[in-house]
Amino acid sequence: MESYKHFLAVLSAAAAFGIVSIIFVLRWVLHYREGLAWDGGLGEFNWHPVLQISGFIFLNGAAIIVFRLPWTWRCSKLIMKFIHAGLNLAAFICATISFVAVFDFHNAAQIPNMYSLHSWLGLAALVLFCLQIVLSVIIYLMPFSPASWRAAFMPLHVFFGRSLFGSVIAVALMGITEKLIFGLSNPKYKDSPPEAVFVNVMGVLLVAYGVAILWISTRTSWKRPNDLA
Ligand code: ASC
Repeated sequence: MESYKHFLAVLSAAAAFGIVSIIFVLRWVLHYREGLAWDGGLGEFNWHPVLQISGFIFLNGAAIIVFRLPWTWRCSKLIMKFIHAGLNLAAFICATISFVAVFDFHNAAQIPNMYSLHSWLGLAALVLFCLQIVLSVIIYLMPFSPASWRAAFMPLHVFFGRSLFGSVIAVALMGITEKLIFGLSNPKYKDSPPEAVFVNVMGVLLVAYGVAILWISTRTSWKRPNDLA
């Protein structure tokens, strides 16, 4: 009971950090920036932070903890696996569209692609996330895959899933910082205009979301009881 109250407190904090991050990124692009469009311009670029935060970060975080929600323990394990996979697939689709938006914008503005550390680690994360989805669907959702493979791969699945989630947040922080340095000119980033402070706060919220999700996902006492599978 005590543990359940703690779970609800951390879950509420995670949900609040995640949802407020999404509100912040929408306000960033709609209020401080050029809004959203799909025309090769800055409005198309702006889909990049929106889809990374609401998709790659928020949905992947939700997927990571979905097995831990006590009110789902009465659902069949297979349904929960489909929800976990579906949220991750939705995260992957958002991340892919978000990459297309950046490449389109760069190509239209004749800005080179893939020169920054942000782009290297971001593309690596997308490719590894795709590999994680493909391998996990084969191992955990295909009826022919033996229980011995499932058990052997589980520590890797969990470790790389958490690592990718944390890495994507770190890569987002780099992207946010780049954008503030490139995008703010009068006043500059170093002069702390309201947009810079607002977006820095969003970065802090993303870290808080990541920590809350990783806390929930590493408490063994909050695991789904296996006998209800
Ligand atoms: C699965 C599944 C699990 C794991 C376990 C191996 O497919 O539902 O709980 O693999 O059997 O660790």
